[in-house]
Amino acid sequence: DFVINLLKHPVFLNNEYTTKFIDTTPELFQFKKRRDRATKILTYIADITVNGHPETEGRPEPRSDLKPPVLPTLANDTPPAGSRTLLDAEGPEAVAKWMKEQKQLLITDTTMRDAHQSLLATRMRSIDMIKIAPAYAANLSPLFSVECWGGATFDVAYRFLQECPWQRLRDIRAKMPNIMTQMLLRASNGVGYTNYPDNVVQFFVKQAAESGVDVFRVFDSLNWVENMRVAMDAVGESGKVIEGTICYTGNVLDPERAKYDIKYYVDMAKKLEKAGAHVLGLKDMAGLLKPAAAKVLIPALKDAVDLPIHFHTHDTAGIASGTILAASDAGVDAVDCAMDALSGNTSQATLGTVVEALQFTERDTGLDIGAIREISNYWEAVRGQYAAFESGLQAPASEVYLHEMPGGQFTNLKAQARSMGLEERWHEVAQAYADVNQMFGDIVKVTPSSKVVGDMALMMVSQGLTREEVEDPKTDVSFPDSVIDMMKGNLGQPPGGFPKGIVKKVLKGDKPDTDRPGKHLDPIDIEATRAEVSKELEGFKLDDEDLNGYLMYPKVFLDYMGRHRTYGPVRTLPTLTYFYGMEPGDEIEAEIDPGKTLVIRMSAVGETNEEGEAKVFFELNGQPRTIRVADRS
Ligand code: BTN
Ligand code: 3PY
Ligand code: ZN
Repeated sequence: DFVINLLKHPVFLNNEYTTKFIDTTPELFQFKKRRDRATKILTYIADITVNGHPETEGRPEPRSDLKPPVLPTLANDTPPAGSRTLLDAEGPEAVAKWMKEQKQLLITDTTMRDAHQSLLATRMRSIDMIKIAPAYAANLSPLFSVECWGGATFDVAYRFLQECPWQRLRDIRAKMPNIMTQMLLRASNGVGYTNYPDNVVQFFVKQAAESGVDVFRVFDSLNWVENMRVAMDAVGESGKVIEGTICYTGNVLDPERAKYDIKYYVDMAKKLEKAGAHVLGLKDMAGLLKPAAAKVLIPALKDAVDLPIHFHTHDTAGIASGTILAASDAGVDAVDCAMDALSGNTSQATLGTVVEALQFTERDTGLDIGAIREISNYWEAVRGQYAAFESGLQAPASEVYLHEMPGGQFTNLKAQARSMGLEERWHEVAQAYADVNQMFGDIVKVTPSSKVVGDMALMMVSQGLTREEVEDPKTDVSFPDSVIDMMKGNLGQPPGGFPKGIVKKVLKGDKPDTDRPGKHLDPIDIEATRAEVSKELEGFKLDDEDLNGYLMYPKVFLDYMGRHRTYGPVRTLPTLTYFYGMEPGDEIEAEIDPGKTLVIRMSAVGETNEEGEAKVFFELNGQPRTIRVADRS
């Protein structure tokens, strides 16, 4: 029973969550033929040129006067020592000690992870990050860390960007050797939406550490410390920084939300310290912590534990930098900001603004504002290429205090609502989201629990169900699978458990499991799985990174591998080419191996013949090449 056929493992077949905007058309990717990599890439460009990319179809296009991103000049040839230098030389405890002794406010740049997850549906491609990484290393070496991995970026890379997330990590790490990289890890839910067996979580953390992650922000979607230990221990084992994290919800100043009061957070902080955290993370995923609350909460946490505190928030209500300044006054050690061009709204506070606000004060960040502006200008031009994934959100909104949606979920749920024809009824969805939260007992809402609340809210609005009707034992309700799964206990337990009435109704009287979910999941036989998947892939040798990709997302990974066989290393294409193909006369370069660059020029697209095939004419490194693709446009 130890050997499990993973392809059929129910844990992995369930809950394959998608963050997609628009349905992809898998037929697009289904022709098989072995070809060299250059031909594969030309085939991809030809196909997108003739048929368009399914994800950008019908979406706003980049401006026609868009300028290419400009890379800043590097201030030095060898990157100055930074946080990573310290971690490597002296270990995570030394990093924690240094954080506490600093006067300056330490800053994490989230542009490469949370900012684009929260503004651009996680669609930023690796090439745009890797190019700017040397400028971070050279010009912004006093940064505390660069958050560039984990959260939703892992599956979106495979699923929608046709790239290997591990390669992204290795490449960023290589180009930015002096600053700590940081990832967001959903504890036992890994970078997925369901609880994984303990040995899968351990295998994943070990690989992430080896491939380049330095700081692991570990959180549980119900704030259940019991369910965080396996992941935290694995980080400790690998010698990296354990940022044991509290998710903030409710309002510590509101006596009506007594469940999440100061004592609740202080108790959790103490548990995380005992569980081995080097740093205490305070993750305000929805942006609910107000300045006045920060002034109370931060000192209470500082008093309770001897750990440095790293504060994360979102600017959804427009007040994030105000809260950061209040937290800074209250003694917080590090905070998260996003580069100006990818900040604000559902993203993080504006990095340059926080740096400016603290200049000539005790907590001056020491970051070079000119360097920040240059890097932000680069991101501004990059962002312009992702117009198709902008949410259209025009302004900050205090409505977040009503619904409490995480910034990383907000634009996604809105897109999901749009695809269900509910966009006009968004404010009802927001109200339903708040009602579902109360119905579930006022829980922490962050991936994956936030997805469960979102599923339920959309279902109620689309079916016209009120909370009273859902709770009424006499009304028949067919609950979303994710709700059934959570009520069974498969995401763990919130403080005080889920309300008995709703559990009874959802499970139709079945008993929920209140143990830690991982306790009952059999370990996966890693080597047997490797052999099985390798067979599935006609002998392809999976390394540990690939295997970890498979273990998190079996189907997504196999689909990715299938498309990789057809289209090759498309991650090396410029972003506009990747999403829009080429115009006759365009010339691009793609570095498919270090030092091996393809120069690709597209000369013309021929008429579509009677078999429905179009010919696309290229020059590849000066040699003419013709590619034929099915015209489905
Ligand atoms: C290339 O440039 O050809 C490499 C593309 C990266 C993906 C392939 S597919 C699975 C395997 N895992 C990796 O990290 N790289 C390869
Ligand atoms: C994620 O888990 O992806 C999040 O961003 C949660 O805030
Ligand atoms: Zn966030």
